[in-house]
Amino acid sequence: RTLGLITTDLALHAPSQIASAVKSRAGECGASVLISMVEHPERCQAALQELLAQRVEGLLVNVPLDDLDAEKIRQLAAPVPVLFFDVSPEAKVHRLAFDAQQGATLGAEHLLSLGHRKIALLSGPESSVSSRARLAGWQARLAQDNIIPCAIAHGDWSAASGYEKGHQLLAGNALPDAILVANDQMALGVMRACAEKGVAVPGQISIVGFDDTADSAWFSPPLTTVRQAFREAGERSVEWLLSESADGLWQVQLPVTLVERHSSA
Ligand code: IPT
Repeated sequence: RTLGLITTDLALHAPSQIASAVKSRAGECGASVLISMVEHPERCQAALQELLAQRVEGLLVNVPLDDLDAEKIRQLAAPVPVLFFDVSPEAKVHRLAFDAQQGATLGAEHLLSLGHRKIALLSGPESSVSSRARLAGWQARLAQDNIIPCAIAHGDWSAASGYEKGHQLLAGNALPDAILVANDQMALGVMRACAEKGVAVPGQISIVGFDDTADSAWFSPPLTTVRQAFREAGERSVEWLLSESADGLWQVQLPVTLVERHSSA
């Protein structure tokens, strides 16, 4: 049996770890996976046609898509089932996604419980559904304690963008107490910026990431972050596709957990 995976940039850690889990679980089930990587969401339809031409029996899509774009892909693929990882809860498609609001709340509450009040946010790209959901979740939780973030910046998920935006957030007269970062790769760049400025983490600034990719325990200091269990998500997605029965929408919200390491205090 053959499945297809349409994925966003595999140079990023999270999508590559999902792809890895998909490949290995499919292999255990005797299925093969054709992978198509798209640089821009607009390329999704073309990737879909290529994979359908190769007779895939089910499709996974890990590309940030707005609701209507995801629904369009689902229609074009029918009767081949499609499971999406990165769409909003409102999209009328099969969906296996992490709870972004819970993740954002956990990160913000962790910093609040440590007594931090001057909190800066480093969000992901505005084009990403999950990035927008994390930012909204942070803001909502901070607002409950009457806190307005002292600064908001947007990166592109890469460590390089975290480094650049990190330097911007550290440039003012007064340092933030803490920075909530929308993924671990950007947090890596922020920590590098802190090191260059001689700002101690966690002594002067606490940093919380999002993802818990495999490298995050090896950052210096080891990163406090919100864990998204990518391996489990990849495995479950394959299991569902290989046993898919067509009635109703399958929509699963996966819980996330806070992993406390040493970048926050
Ligand atoms: C999301 C990651 O959290 C982020 O680090 C980045 O890699 C992004 O993917 C790329 O699209 S996880 C996704 C399943 C919402």
